[in-house]
Amino acid sequence: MEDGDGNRGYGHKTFSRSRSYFTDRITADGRDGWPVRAGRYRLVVSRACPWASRAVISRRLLGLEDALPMAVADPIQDDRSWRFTLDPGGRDPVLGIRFLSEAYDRRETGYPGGVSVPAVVDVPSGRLVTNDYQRLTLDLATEWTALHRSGAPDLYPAGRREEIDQVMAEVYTDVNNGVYRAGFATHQKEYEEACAGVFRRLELLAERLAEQRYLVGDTLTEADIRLFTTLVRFDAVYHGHFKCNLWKLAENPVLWAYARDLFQTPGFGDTVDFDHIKRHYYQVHTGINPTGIVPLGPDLAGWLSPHHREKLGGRPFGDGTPPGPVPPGEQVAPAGRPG
Ligand SMILES: N[C@@H](CCC(=O)N[C@@H](CS)C(=O)NCC(=O)O)C(=O)O
Repeated sequence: MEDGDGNRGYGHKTFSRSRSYFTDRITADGRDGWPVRAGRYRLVVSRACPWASRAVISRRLLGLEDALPMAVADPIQDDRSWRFTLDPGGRDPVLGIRFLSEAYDRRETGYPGGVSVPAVVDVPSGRLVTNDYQRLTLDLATEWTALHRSGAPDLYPAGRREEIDQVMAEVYTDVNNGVYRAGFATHQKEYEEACAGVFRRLELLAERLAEQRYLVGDTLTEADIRLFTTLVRFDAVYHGHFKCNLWKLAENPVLWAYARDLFQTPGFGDTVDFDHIKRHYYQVHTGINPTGIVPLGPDLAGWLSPHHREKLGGRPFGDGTPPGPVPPGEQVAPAGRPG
């Protein structure tokens, strides 16, 4: 899907996000034909993408790195979309393909939609299984439990789902997707409404988080992952590139401390690649940044400064424990990290 400005997937006058097209689920009982199995599937992501980054974080927190190996696409798509140019020979070493679109094609020839990440590919057949980013992380939390590490947190606890769903719905509309509606608006009023909505919701979230360490209950949940992936991109790309500039994240004491707290929690910040994030947004969306210039800032050092949120209590991993170190080969390069 590409419009005349080279904005793949965003070629609408009024920005509207395309629905995920492949919504098969990988489940413990395999009812869609895709049973949970260690090593059978490959998670394809871009570290630039907020929706894919949810899955990267969940996978780390739950200790699914060995069970669900990951392919990282080049942050810059070309006219064939996501590609494996970071890998030797420009091919994913397991799937043997150069473009993610090849897995989409194997699933459905002539598929008319866009090629998006996150995507899960069935390794034996090379076919795409799902690109349903909303469902994917919930299934990692609830269907892949047999393969979780010991000490994995419950990211979608049964007794809290109603509240988590409610918070995530508001965060999705106003924040996760709100920044995109602001950024890709082609009419002043549309931009202003989206931008105002982003900050209205952020103010409410800051009130909520002033007295409690996490969004729901006193442990990390899926809701925190979904807010984090937007907050961590905020000052680097959404503030400038998407014109969400009423204030910077670093100017809001509560949200900035909350975001740093998560960043410094194993499984969050160690997945973030600011180099991929900045190059993707500023170089790919040529409709809103025609020169493709990538700004030098912001200074990332602040992400590592003390946040003092421990004083609010909370048990980040509930009865569980933090994940171990990032597996070899999955470390983010120094260019993408603070400090
Ligand atoms: N599947 C959804 C959500 C996932 C998504 O938007 N991923 C982006 C990257 S952040 C993507 O891969 N877009 C297709 C493209 O840019 O070619 C969609 O296509 O809107």
